[in-house]
Amino acid sequence: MMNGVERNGSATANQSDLFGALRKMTLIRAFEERAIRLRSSGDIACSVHPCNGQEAIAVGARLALRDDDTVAATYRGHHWAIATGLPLDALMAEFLGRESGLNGGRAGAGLFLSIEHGFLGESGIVGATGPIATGAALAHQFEGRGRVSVASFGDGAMNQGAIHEAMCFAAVCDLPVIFMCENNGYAEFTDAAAMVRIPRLADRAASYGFPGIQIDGDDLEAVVAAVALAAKRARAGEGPTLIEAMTHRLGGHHTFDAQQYRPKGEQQSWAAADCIVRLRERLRDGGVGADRLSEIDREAEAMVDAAVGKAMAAPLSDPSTLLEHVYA
Ligand SMILES: Cc1ncc(C[n+]2csc(CCOP(=O)(O)OP(=O)(O)O)c2C)c(N)n1
Ligand SMILES: [Mg+2]
Repeated sequence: MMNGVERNGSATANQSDLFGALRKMTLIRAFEERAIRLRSSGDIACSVHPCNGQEAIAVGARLALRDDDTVAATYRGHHWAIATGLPLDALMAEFLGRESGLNGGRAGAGLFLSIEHGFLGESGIVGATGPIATGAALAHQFEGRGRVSVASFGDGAMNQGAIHEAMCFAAVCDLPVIFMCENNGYAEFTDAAAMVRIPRLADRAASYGFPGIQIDGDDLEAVVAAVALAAKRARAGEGPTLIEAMTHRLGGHHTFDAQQYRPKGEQQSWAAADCIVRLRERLRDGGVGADRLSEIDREAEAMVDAAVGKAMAAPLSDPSTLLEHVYA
């Protein structure tokens, strides 16, 4: 998957890694923008919480991780799913409620999983990924194969008891877990600054006894460097790391969020901070031609077109099978 990044700690991505990362990030953006449209048109019946703006976090992390490392993500975890390599066709079919969906169309956009890919699932319970990923890290530690577990969650989740408990337990057991806090500045409709009195959530790691680092989560290379270091620590038996990746949620909390709580023009003022814009500039400065960059956009649109076409042609999930695979 990757050329320049040595997955056990070396922190630099080469030009080929960066090009591959831009392709993935562009594909995620194209997938999300299509999902937003299909939700507006009513073709997608479930709620959609887009990850637009946060793509570099998942793509950078996966560049620095091994393929057998696991991740637990939130309802906004589509970037982790695509970066992890879940099949795009089955993912789009899942969003569209088809039998051919990743989970037979039962999970929708916010709750799917694929254990065979090490994607331990999205969760709609804010903070739940902490204990889930910590449990996986305990299993990885028992196995002794050097696997690392990632918990992705938001800035709002940092104030949940479940995250606190997971961090306490992971610290004392030196578990191989990376706590990836994607700080997009909002918890639903509330400004993050209205909920905490400290400027850096990463500082909380000190109270658990493991390192915490705040990074620019829209800078793919900064993400690669931080995750490579955290993974190296985890594999060496040195325990967890908290990474607070500062990022921008380019849209609303979900697709029907009118966003009246947002300062006017905020999204426009963020245009230059967009992780995709920045990585494209980085590649252009490195000599990648405009034609190759446009090709990336065309390729992403074609893949999404194909995924939508296949999903639309497949039957909707049969309601009579609704209770299959339900455990209570
Ligand atoms: C335990 C729990 N409390 C409250 C909610 C309602 N809720 C859904 S998303 C959300 C905001 C979470 O914000 P953050 O952790 O920053 O994640 P983001 O949506 O920004 O990715 C809230 C409060 C929930 N789903 N679960
Ligand atoms: Mg948030």
